[in-house]
Amino acid sequence: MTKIAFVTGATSGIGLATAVDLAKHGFKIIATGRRRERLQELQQKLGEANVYPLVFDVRDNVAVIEAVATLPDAWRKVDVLVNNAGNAHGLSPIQDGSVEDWDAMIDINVKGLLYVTKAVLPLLQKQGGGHIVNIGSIAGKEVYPNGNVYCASKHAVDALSKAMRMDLVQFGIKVSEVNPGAVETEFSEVRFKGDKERAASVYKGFQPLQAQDIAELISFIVTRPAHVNLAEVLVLPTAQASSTIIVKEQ
Ligand code: NDP
Ligand code: 8X3
Repeated sequence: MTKIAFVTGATSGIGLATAVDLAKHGFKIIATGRRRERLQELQQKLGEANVYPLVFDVRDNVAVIEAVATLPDAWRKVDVLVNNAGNAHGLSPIQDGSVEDWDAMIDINVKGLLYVTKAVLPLLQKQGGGHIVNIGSIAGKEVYPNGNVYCASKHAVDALSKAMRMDLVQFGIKVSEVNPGAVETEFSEVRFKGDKERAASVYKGFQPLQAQDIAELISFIVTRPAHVNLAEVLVLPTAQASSTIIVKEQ
C-alpha cells in the first residue's frame, strides 16, 4: 500500500528535496510551509494525486491543529513525519543578540516541532507504528561562537529526539535524528536576512552538502526494514570536521 509522508518546510532546501525524493520512493506527500505558491509548484511537479499541500506557520499551534484537522480521510494514514521546518536568525554574540531573532528560533525550531508532532502523532498511533525523522544539526551537538540561541534550539531538538524515542517506543514508532553540517540551501539567506552575498560566502571555497544529499539519507532511513531504526546520523561535507573547522580554498 502507498505510504504517506508529512514533510514540514517542503517549500525549499532539505524539505523540498526530501518531498521529491520520497515521492520517487513511492510515498505520497503532505507538503507543508508558509509559501503556498511553492507548495502548488511541487504539487504540479509530482502530480496532484501525490501531494497534499497544507499551508501553516509552525509557530501558530491553533493553525497547526486546524490544518491537520482538514486532512481528508485518504490523507490521514500518515506513516512518516519529517520535522524539517526550521531556520537560523542572525549570528551575533549573546550581548548583541536580538530578542526577536531568539524568539523566532525557539518558536520555530523547538515549539513548532513540538506543535506539529503533537498534532500528527495520533495519526501515526492510529496506524500502529510509523517513523518520525527530526532534522537537528551539527549545531545540536556542539556550539560555535555567535551561534548561541540557534545552537540551543538544535540542542533542544537533539534532547527531544532522544526523549521521543523513549516515550514512543512502546507504540512501535521509530524516532530518528539527522544532524547535517553545512548544506547549501536558503538557510544562510534567512540567517543573514536576505543578504545574498554574505549567504553565498558561507559556502565559498569548499564543496558543501546539497539538499539532495540529506534527502537521500532520509529516504534511506525511512525505507529500512521494520525492525531497523537508524536512530541518529551526523552528516558532514568532506571538508568539514566540526562546526568551526572547515577547510576552504583561498
Ligand atoms: P531553508 O531555508 O531552505 O528551508 C527552511 C524551510 O522551513 C522552508 O521550507 C520554510 O518554509 C520552512 N519554515 C521556516 N519557518 C517556518 C515557519 N514559521 N512555519 C512553517 N515553515 C517554516 O533551509 P534548510 O532546508 O537548510 O533547513 C531545513 C532544516 O535543516 C532546518 O531545520 C535547519 O535548521 C536544518 N539544518 C540546515 C543546515 C544547513 O546548513 N542548511 C544544516 C543543519 C540543519 P516557508 O518559508 O515557506 O514557511
Ligand atoms: C546549520 C549548520 O553550522 O550553520 O544547522 O549551524 S550551522
